Amino acid sequence: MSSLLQLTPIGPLADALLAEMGAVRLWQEDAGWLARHGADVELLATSVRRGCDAAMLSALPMLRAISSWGAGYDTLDVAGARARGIAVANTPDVLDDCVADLAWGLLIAASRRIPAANRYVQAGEWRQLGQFPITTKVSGRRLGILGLGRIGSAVARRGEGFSMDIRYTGRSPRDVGYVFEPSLLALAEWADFLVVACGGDAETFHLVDAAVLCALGKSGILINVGRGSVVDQSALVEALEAGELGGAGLDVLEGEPGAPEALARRDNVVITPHVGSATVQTRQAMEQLTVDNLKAFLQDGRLLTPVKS
Ligand code: 8YV
Repeated sequence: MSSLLQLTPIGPLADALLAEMGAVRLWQEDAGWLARHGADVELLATSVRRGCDAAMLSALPMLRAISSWGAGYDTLDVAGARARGIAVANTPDVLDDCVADLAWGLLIAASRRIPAANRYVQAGEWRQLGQFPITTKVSGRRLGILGLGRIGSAVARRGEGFSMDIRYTGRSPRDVGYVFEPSLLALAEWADFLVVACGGDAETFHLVDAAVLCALGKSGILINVGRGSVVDQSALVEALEAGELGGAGLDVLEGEPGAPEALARRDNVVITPHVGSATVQTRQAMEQLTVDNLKAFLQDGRLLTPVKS
């Protein structure tokens, strides 16, 4: 059996299965373990939270494969691994539905102000003040998607059920029935709702900037289930404070964990603490896939879901 190192706790299922495979748990070893045994490690289990950077790669000179829990791989040195012929897997597909469900939850919550309406009832204001202010319609309106990958496509499919007019932007047009809009700015100008569903890297950093937010406009709503780094958060705060943007629903933030007061206290902003994939069913599937990738690699040298980029 190849020597398997686990960098971080992943979840009860994965942790138990990796233990059965004989994984060494780095967080339970002493500080010198890596220097003493790094050269024996051939397989690595990690997560998008813990990542695997260039320093870790150099501590593991015989590494052949990395299996990482999570669809994102922004915390993994994928280029460095590839340069050494190390195979890298993530856990895509199995979380698409849950992340898309949450994107729609945020979209409806921000548009119909569900959290603020709930607070209104909890504070007894319904009885004292009467009707809650009217809000903005969702169904039949314009949905723009930044990044029509697996999650973006799942968001779009749900949009069809809400009779939305759907357009998207990204690196290139896809063979789908939605209109491709090459310019994000033009997409934002057109859209009532802009859903960010792309990953976070140098190419997507601050793609949603002040100009895009302003184009989305006073009644526009921004949803982000991709990565916090895609949205210029200071520009978002400024746009909301100036009344230039209608609202936002965010599952990911710059500098997370935690949200700045300027966003957290606003009635037209709904924030969830990065829980897109956080359901029992999806997290189990992600954990299982993390382990299955390693088993497949051990069996025939191929990962089930290699990172595609
Ligand atoms: C996790 C994610 O919820 O898979 C990813 O890339 O962002 C999510 O599934 C997240 O990593 C929680 O910290």
